[in-house]
Amino acid sequence: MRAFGAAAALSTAAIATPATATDFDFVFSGNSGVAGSSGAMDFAATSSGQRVDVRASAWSMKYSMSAGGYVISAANIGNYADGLGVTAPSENGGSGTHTIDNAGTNKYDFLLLQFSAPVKLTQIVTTAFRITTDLTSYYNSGDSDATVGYGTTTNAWNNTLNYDGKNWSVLSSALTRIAVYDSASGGTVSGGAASNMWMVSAMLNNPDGRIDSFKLGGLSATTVGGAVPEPATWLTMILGFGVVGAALRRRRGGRTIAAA
Ligand SMILES: [Ca+2]
Ligand SMILES: [Ca+2]
Ligand SMILES: [Ca+2]
Repeated sequence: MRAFGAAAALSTAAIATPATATDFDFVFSGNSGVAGSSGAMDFAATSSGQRVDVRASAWSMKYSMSAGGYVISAANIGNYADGLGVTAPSENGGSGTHTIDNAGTNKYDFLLLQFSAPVKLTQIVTTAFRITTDLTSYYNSGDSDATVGYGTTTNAWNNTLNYDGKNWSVLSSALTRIAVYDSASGGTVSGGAASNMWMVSAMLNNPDGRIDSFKLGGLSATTVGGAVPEPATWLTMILGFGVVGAALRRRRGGRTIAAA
């Protein structure tokens, strides 16, 4: 009997196969007004008879002297011809500011994506949208680097997260960071694990110094993901913020930030 049991166990193990990955390509639709609609938009994708919903919410964070760190504000989201864009409270939505961008001193726009099931992002499309057509301007970079993070939230996918007014550290502690460079990866998201919350931001720390400004033009995910997070930490990034801020100020002619 023991031998039979062992054989049965082996047989079961041989039959067992990993869960089949189901791939989802999300199609965006909705408001395309210049300043976007408030807060969040819902989208869905269906594949192999399964449906995954996602809520995309818009945010922006900016360095605050008084808070001694980056503070997150709710922002407007819009769906445009090139994809989803973010208009921060400090932006008017015109002149290309309705993009997911890191233009402006120590300011970063981002989307949070809440999924109805744990998914791993496999591909994002960051469609560059220039903030100005002036070829001599620092804001005409045509760059579209993004930083991606993932984590788990206990919030339901259709219950918008509440990070308005919160310190960046509150969100960053819930996320593991992976970096995506447009030129290096073509938007393929490498790393990460199946998770129900993802962040797509204009490149944090922006090491190449070229402003990133883009629409999220596409989003693909799979229900099966690798589970090996990269060792990158937000702490490294946060330390880098000050360095880049200083570099940007130098590039703009030595302006310094007035203490607010
Ligand atoms: Ca923006
Ligand atoms: Ca770049
Ligand atoms: Ca860049």
